[in-house]
Amino acid sequence: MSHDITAEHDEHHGPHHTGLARWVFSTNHKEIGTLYLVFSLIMFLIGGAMALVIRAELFAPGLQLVNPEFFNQMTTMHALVMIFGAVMPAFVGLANWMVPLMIGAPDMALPRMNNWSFWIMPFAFTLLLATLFMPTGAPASGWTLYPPLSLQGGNSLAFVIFAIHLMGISSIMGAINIIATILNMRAPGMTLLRMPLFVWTWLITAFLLIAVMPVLAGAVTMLLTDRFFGTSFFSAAGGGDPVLYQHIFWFFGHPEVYIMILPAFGIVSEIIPTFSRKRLFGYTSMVYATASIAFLSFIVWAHHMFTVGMPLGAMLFFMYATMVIAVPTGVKIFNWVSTMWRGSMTFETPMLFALGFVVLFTIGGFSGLMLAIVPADFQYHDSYFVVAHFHYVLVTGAIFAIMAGVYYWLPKWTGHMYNETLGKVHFWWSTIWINVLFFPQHYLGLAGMPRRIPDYAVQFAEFNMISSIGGFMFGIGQLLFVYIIWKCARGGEKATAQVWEGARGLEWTVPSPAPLHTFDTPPVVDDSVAVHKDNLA
Ligand code: HEM
Ligand SMILES: [Cu+2]
Repeated sequence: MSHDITAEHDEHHGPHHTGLARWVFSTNHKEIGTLYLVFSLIMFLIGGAMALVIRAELFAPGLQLVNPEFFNQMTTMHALVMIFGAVMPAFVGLANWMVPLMIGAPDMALPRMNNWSFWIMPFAFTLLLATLFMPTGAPASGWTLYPPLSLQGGNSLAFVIFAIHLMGISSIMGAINIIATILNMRAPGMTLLRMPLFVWTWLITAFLLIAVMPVLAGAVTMLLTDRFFGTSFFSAAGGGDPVLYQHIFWFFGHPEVYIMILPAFGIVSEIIPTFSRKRLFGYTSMVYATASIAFLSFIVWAHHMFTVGMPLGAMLFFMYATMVIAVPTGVKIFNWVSTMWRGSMTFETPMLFALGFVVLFTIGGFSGLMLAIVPADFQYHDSYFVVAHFHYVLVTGAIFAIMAGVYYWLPKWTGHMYNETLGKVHFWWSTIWINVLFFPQHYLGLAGMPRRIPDYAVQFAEFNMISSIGGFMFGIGQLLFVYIIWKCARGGEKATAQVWEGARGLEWTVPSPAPLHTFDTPPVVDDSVAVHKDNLA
């Protein structure tokens, strides 16, 4: 009998490919998750190399290494690669791996679409990166592609726009898949309010993606027709308005920053309870806080463009709406700290990165509040203060959380423990140098150094040199990260199913490495595996 089931089961999954074909045709959530994660790591290294070109030029005042045109291409490409190539695919990879395991589902709801969502990405990034080798070079107007500047460059703009369309299609399909999986594939007993927070934050993120990726697609399509088909949506000479672009772009752009941080909140909410050996404090309030942040993210976009001029009432609205986000965010920080309170904490690498996240993301949050103050923003706008702010939230926020998640789940993926000593070295090295890299930039900005410039006045020399040293040291440290992952994939101490003493949840009930097919028979979900105690008797 059991034999029959297996035979039928094999047939159900189609022919088994080996070698490269296994990856090209895979519909398995774990394999696709791995593809996303490897892709993201490669993009992180490419985007990082571009950042180091920028930091090398800025090491000293004057123009030394690259011409200003290429410098601007680097800032543009660095950001596009990091946002769409490194951070977003890393979160989608983690979702692919972990969401089915966390809710007790055998796979994603739409496995073939899942394959397609991933395989669009290499094409999109080939298009994007190919622009660097075109006669007019890559677009150089910044990742925001503001007109009129973005319309004054070469034809490569068309390639970037098509690449953005492809990334959007991939993200939307990924988001539909995640929503369908979470709403339809939960094991019996896995009620919505029993779901781990990583699942919750991703569910909400997926709705944000579906809501705003089409808005970005619309904005860049209008750029495309303005540039190549004679429309004038954004051209004042033709009756259009360049400020319209900024409104549409940031209607996408602000929710986008939450797309890059909500799953990070989810990861940290998994890790802190495990290494505090307590259940998460304030689970329900975490869910509501996440939903409120997502809602508020739609009504704050104009804080990116106070200086274009808008009615006083509008400025006040966007200022206060932005500040209100501090409330649900504060709830989260409070809950993480309360989870740790009187816990038996240990500080393995995932916990270190999660704690680094809590402290350093909060610095980025505070500088964000400073930027939200309208009169202050008139001074800070487009200065290095902004660069410092968003790198605290994106690097020590999003990237640190991704790294925390990778260390946390690596034993589940590979079946081996990574080298804990090297992991801790990676954490401390990264934490020290990332602050050397980005903290001085706050002062540079407050002292008046503009962003997106290849040269600067001599009074900014020292802090720029310090910042560049921090950048190079941080960059070197990431090679250690690659080495640790590589070593762990190849071998090491055998991991148990539970891996971490305090870990709770379905993903820790399956063996390590997680077999290709899990939960073919739905697991029994009761309060013993619940990751929180809000709804327990
Ligand atoms: C990990 C090390 C990183 C370093 C050393 C670095 C460095 C830089 C530098 C030097 C700039 C140019 C600033 C300017 O001239 O205005 C920049 C811009 C930027 N970076 Fe990074 N960055 C890093 C990571 C990231 C990550 C992970 C993200 C996003 C997820 C990111 C997003 C951006 C954005 C959006 C810009 C603005 C580009 C523009 O002005 O259009 N960076 N970064
Ligand atoms: Cu914003």
